[in-house]
Order: sequence, then C-alpha cells, then structure tokens
Amino acid sequence: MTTDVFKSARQTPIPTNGGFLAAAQIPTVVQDALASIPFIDIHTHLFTPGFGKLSLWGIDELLTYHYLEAEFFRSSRMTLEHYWTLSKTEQADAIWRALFIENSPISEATRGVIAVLHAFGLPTDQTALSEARNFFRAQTLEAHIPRVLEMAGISTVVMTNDPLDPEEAPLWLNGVQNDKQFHAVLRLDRILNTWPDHWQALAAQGYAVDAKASGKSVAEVRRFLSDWAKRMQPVYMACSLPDTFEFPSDTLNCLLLREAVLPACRESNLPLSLMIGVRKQVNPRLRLAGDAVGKANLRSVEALCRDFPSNRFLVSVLSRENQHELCVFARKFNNLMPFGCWWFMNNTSIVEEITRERLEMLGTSFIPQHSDARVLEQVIYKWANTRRTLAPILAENYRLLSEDGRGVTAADIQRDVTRLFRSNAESWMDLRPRS
Ligand code: RAT
Ligand code: ZN
Repeated sequence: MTTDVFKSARQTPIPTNGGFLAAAQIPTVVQDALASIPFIDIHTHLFTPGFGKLSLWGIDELLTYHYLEAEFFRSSRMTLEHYWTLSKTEQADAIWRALFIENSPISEATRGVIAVLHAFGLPTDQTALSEARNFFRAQTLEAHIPRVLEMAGISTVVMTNDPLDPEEAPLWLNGVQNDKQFHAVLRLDRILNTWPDHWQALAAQGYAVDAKASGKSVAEVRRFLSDWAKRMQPVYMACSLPDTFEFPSDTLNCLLLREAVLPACRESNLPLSLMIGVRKQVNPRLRLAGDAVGKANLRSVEALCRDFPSNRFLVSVLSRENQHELCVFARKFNNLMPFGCWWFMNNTSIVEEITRERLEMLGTSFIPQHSDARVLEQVIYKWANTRRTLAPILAENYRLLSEDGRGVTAADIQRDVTRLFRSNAESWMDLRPRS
C-alpha cells in the first residue's frame, strides 16, 4: 500500500456560495489547492524509458544521488578514491550505513530518501535497505513512471537534453520515442561554456565550425541549434553559467549567445533558461558533487532582458545573495521569469525565505519551484516538501490580504495556485503533448 502523498480528490468541501473565507478556513483551502492541482516540473534530469540507462530510478540510485555523496564524505572515513572503485550497490551500502544507520537522516537530502520509502509503504528503519531493493527490483519502469508522477502530484516533466552528450545524441539521431508526460530541453552548456572541448563534436555532426568560432562557425552553430530544435521539439533552450558570467563581454560564450543562441530562440519562439552561479569542480575529486556556488553579477541579466526584448528568459540563481536582485529585475522586465529554488537553495529555510520575497515583490508572476530530480522517485519527496513549505506561506499572504480588507474566495486561491504551478509555465512554453 502506498501513502497518498498527492491527493487528487479534494478532502475538505470548499464553500460553494462564492463567499469569502474566514481566516481559520484559509490554511485548509490553500492545502487543498496545493494537493489537488497537478504541477508542472519545469526542470529535471529525468528521462523516459526510451533513453535506457540514462533514466535513473530505484533505491541504489536514490542513495548515490550526488547531494548524498557530498554528505557521505562528511560522515565517513572512506577515501574518495576508494569510493569511486566500488560498484553502485557497494556505494549505496556505504552511504546507507554512514548516513542512515550510524547517523540520523535529518538533512534535506537524506530525509528525502526516507520520505520516498515511506510513500511506498516500505520500512524506513535501519534494516530497510534489502526490502527496498526487493521492492524496486519488482517494478517495471513503464508502469512505475506514471505511478510515481501521480504520487508526486505532477502532470508534466521537463527533461534536460544535451545534443553533444555522446550517450544521448545517438538516441535522438536514431529517433527516440516520445512520452506524452515528458518534454525535451535543448541544453547548451557544452557549446557555451566549454566550446574548445566540444566544437569537434559539432564538426563531427557535419557543421563547419572551428576552435576559435571564426568564419562561418557562428552561423553554423545557429544552424545546428535550429536543426536540433526541430529534432527535439524542446520547450526551451538552457544553460547553466558560472558566477563569473558577464554579458556583454568580449568572450566566445557571449559571441555565441548573442549571435547564435538568442536568434535561434527567437526563430523557434523558445525561451532561454539561464541558471547562474555555479562554480564548477571546486573539488574535482568529488566528481558530480564537486561543484559549489558563487554570487553572480546580475547586471548581465539586466543587459540581456533590456537589449533583447524579443527574447524571453527563465532565470534561476544559485546564490542566496542574488535572489532579491533577481526579483527586482523581474519587476523591470516582463521578459524575465524567475523560477525555482535551485540546488543549494532547495532547503526548507531558504525556500521559505525566497518564496516570501517573491510573493511580496512579484505576486503570482513567477514559477516557485522545479524539482531538479535526477532519480525518478525524488519527485515524490521534492514536491511533497514544496507543498508542505509553501502552504503556510501562501495562507499567511491570504490572511493578510483578508485582514487588509479584500475578501478571499476558494476560487481565488485555486486560480493563483494554478498560475504559480501551471499557467506561468504553460504561457511560457508549449507543453502540449508531442506526437
Ligand atoms: O542540482 C543538480 O543536480 C545539479 O547537479 C545540476 O544538475 C544543475 O541542476 C544543472 O542543471 O546544471
Ligand atoms: Zn539541474
């Protein structure tokens, strides 16, 4: 038996007379709206089954999530070098022992694993691992995916798709099967951030580019993007950027951004997602877990939004210090959509702070959260956390509104929650099922 994390049927009857809610009714009505409206998850690293081993799921993947790997080395004497020689199962065993047996799993990421086990009705105590393994072994991915999305209360998943990933690109080139709940995103990191290491991959696909992006290169990158946009039918293009990102500047990534990416987005009517503030590989020995954060100069966002009014920018920033500034720029430019509480920001205390700030400064004109899930079942706990954290914050805003003299109805709350978690995404992206 599974725990009903997401409740598709409303639990509490909402007043039908269109009447204003009493202060005491507001929290329940907010909770009902959050529980009954299926959300759109606008940024994940999940894949459909057609992507084979790129699609991660199950207990061993949950335990070896890079957020947990980073925490593991704070509680274990194992060397990084030794850890990387272990099999996935051995790594998961070691993490389970260090973070779930020898310590209480009270961090956000460890609690997430517990919440997933609990949601499936599995034991969560120190002996839980083998039963969890048996349970996940018995699932088929095709049936498991819709069940997990239902439990998480999400209707739509946006993937991250890299046309230069040597494992992923051939799947697209050979024609990967669509899934009506999943949408593609054309990810640009290798092109914009590490061109010298990747231009040859474009050349290998038949585009006339060179190491310095000279001559026809920029036009060829644009042709590459437009070909891949036709192939993937992405809902946006995306790039994560370092804290040192400067626009405009005399760099290769600005040249490619200005003359290839932005025109390609305009041509295909796609927004561009910029995730700004990552400091890649401050500890390369940690591999995927080795990235950190830095405060960025958001004047780059200002310049992009101002100088390219026909482009639309979805922006998430990794540094807590940049969050307020992002809200201010969103007030200045309606081609800017702040989204999500990304990665190191996705902790209850910080989500609370950012969301309050955004509601106060932007009303409902932003996208509060994305899951960034890498392992399928993570959507269960990540979206449950979002609902739990946001419920009192939204309720408080309605209580204040009502106290200030404007009555609030259940229909108002339904409309607003729908806008935050669905319509803002739907109006920025074409999320109709692909054939
Ligand atoms: O949150 C994460 O899992 C990070 O490792 C990154 O993948 C980040 O979200 C990104 O999309 O670059
Ligand atoms: Zn991500």
